Amino acid sequence: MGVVSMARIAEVSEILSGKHVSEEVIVRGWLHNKRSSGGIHFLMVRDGTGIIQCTMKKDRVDAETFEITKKLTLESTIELNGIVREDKRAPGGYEIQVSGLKVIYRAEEGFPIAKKYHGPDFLLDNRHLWIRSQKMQRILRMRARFLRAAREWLDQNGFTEFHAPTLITAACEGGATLFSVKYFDREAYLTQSWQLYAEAAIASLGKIYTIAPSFRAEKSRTRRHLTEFWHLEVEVPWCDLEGIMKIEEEMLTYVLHKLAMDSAAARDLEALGREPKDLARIEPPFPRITYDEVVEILNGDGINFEWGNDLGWIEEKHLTLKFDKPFFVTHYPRTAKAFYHKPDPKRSEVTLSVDLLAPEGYGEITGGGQRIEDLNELMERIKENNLNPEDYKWYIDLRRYGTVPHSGFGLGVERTIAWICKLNHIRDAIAFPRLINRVYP
Ligand code: NSS
Repeated sequence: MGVVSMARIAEVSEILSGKHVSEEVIVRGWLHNKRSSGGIHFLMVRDGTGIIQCTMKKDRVDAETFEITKKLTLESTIELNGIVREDKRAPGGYEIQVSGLKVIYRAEEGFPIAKKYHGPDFLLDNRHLWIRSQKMQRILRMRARFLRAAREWLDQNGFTEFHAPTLITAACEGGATLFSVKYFDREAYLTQSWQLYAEAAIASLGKIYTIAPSFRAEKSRTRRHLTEFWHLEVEVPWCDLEGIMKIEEEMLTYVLHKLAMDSAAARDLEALGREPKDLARIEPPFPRITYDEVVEILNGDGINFEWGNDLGWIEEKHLTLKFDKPFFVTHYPRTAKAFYHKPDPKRSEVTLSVDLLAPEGYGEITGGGQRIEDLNELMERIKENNLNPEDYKWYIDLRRYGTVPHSGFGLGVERTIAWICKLNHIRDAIAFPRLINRVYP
């Protein structure tokens, strides 16, 4: 059962990209799947970079190795060696012809996730094991690539990463969805958004961004709400509503093209049911429509919608089916948006706000706009929203000492990944989803 020590440890992704054809390699990983037919074991081995078929012929290994492999349990960790061959019949086009195999740790019998249908609750209860599935691997890799590309664009365009606290004392997006935590002998909350601190930090660092978790005690059970989600947020001084839309569409286009052009990402997208060309053809400028136009469209289509309300799931879904690329909805009523949104100087019942909606029924993926920079206007909006100015003292201070026109946005990472990867439910865009009825595992 010797492993040839001359061979080098290779990653499955390298092998599947055609790097080691005809070479002897060592692969270390988990036994993802196994079937036997006559004198051959077909082993699917997963190493964290991919899954590769490894064929073990009876006459190519010693009898003991063949017998041990026959009884080997799924998810056992193994190290094997063999020659890489190109083979059109193998998934991914390459396989390893095994000449040696060593069991590192044999897994217990009865890995809970079998090759049969499991309901969503079972898979959520066993999420710690389900993330090994090929579907979850693909999504989690897409998520990492998405964030890498977004960070790349932001770094290349002069944005500085800035971090704000998670434990906070004043709501950014309304008190209804705040999670409270006991902070020694007083109450604190989990942050809903980095924004208010970002507005302080632009006077220190200029253009900034973060990628961090945000928390919302969402009581609604929907396909697009998590209670803990990852938030990519951007804040920019000397920037107006149009300016922030340009940043959003340029960043997103860069990321989508990057994903569509990368061959490994494109393979994952295709396997998830998304054509890379759907992403590659998206170019700025994205369509811009106003909230007023949305109300007209909805009512024209027989969906009764009253001016002044925020768009809900039904309205957004209807609207997004009319588009095949992301589009902006601007100028929401002040009654529908948080206190920091700047009222339009030309028409004060609406705000200089903008949401970006993903097409194909997905809906809102970013929210943002221009902020109030004037002290009196901010005080008025704080009162109008029945907030206590004492809670926002430091935030108000920013309008006293060097205030500046500024704008920003927050992108929901999971909502965006759900759209990019064509997922039915936001919970699959994150490894361990937090939902109204789930904080385990
Ligand atoms: O509430 S937002 O619309 N806007 C903000 O939080 C701003 N303070 C961001 C900013 O300007 N810096 O949320 C932004 C995005 C929204 O478009 C969604 O994509 C996502 O955050 N979001 C969520 N994703 C998943 N689950 C929940 N509950 C959720 N809430 C917002």
